[in-house]
Amino acid sequence: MNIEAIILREIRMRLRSPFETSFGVMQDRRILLVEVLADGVSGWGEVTCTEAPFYNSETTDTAWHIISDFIAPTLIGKSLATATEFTTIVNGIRGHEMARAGVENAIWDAEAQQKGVPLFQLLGGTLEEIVCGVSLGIRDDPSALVKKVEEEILSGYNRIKLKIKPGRDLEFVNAVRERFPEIKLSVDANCAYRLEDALHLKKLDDFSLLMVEQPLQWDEIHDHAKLQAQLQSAICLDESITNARHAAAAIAWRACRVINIKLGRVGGHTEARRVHDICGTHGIPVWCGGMLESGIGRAHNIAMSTLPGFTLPGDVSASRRYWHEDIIEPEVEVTPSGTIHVPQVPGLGYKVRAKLVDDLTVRTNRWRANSSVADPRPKPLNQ
Ligand code: OSB
Ligand code: MG
Repeated sequence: MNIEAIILREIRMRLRSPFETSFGVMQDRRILLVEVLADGVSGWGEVTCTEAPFYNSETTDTAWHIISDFIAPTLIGKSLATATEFTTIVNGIRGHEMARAGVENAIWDAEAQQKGVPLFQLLGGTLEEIVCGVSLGIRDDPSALVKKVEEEILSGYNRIKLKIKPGRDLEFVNAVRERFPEIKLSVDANCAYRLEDALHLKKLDDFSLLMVEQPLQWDEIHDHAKLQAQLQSAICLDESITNARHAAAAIAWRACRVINIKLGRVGGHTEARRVHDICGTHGIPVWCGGMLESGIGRAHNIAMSTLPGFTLPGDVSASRRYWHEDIIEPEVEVTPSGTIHVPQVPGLGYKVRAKLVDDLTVRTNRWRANSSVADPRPKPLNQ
């Protein structure tokens, strides 16, 4: 694959309703899209970071900087045998997993198109239908939350995840559990508690939860091990796992019993597959997390979710839950039994709506092989 051109775009999209987590409220999304032209095909990837550095350390602007000033100038004009080779090109970059993933995943899409196979097959996926859950933001009162859960269950979703934070936890989980004694239910704290809260968190054991996601700080795998030893509920790690080494460490320390894989958080499909494989070796089930993606990131999530270790319902749900209009066609739809049929056509499996993307774009950077770059800033040292 000859990397002939790279186009980086920032688009603005407004979520249908605000999404509140323990770290803040999101509604107006600033999403970066990466388009890579290689041997005549155009592959697409999405950078899944948030606008502010509260989920992880990346932001829309740091990703723009890293891609524009480091990744694109290094990648342009290179020839790759496979998308996995991209990881060696960006090996020297520390952190910035989501910036790297946006570019790597675009190359995976291009490779799948060139080979004429669906991306999920190129990744080694086998499932033709994936099982969907939903992640519900924090609400002001328990009855509003119960009403929302009711709606999602009626739509067919197979697992409900409730965002929690101190002061918005036990009462809310209790209300949902009382109304729905049988559903698969989990909670996600996005790092809002400390090990000193262990006695409080132990009360979650009363609600037969599928898992408690990322209760403690993102850089505290060891504290999670101490907490897991005191909890009956399974801990699932999200923010703490940014690569396969962390997954291996967390498993060895018994810091969790489940891992949520997010393509952006671990740096792209290649590393996501490594995390999946390590978890499989140790009998740790995985599922696909979400970052309120546009259709492009969502399509990549669907492809990844077809790997055999994805045995728990993920946070990948229908386009219409997020957007009035998605940037792919067809939009991602969920069946009445809460599943997504994996598209069987080459590449991502969904068409990018170029005109709509153009209309939503607020800035663009382009690189072309053998020509001057659009961005006049000097190349960084060592390249
Ligand atoms: O922790 O899973 C998370 C959204 C933004 C940041 C972090 C998280 C989330 C979600 C949303 O839970 C999942 C979705 O895309 O629906
Ligand atoms: Mg999470």
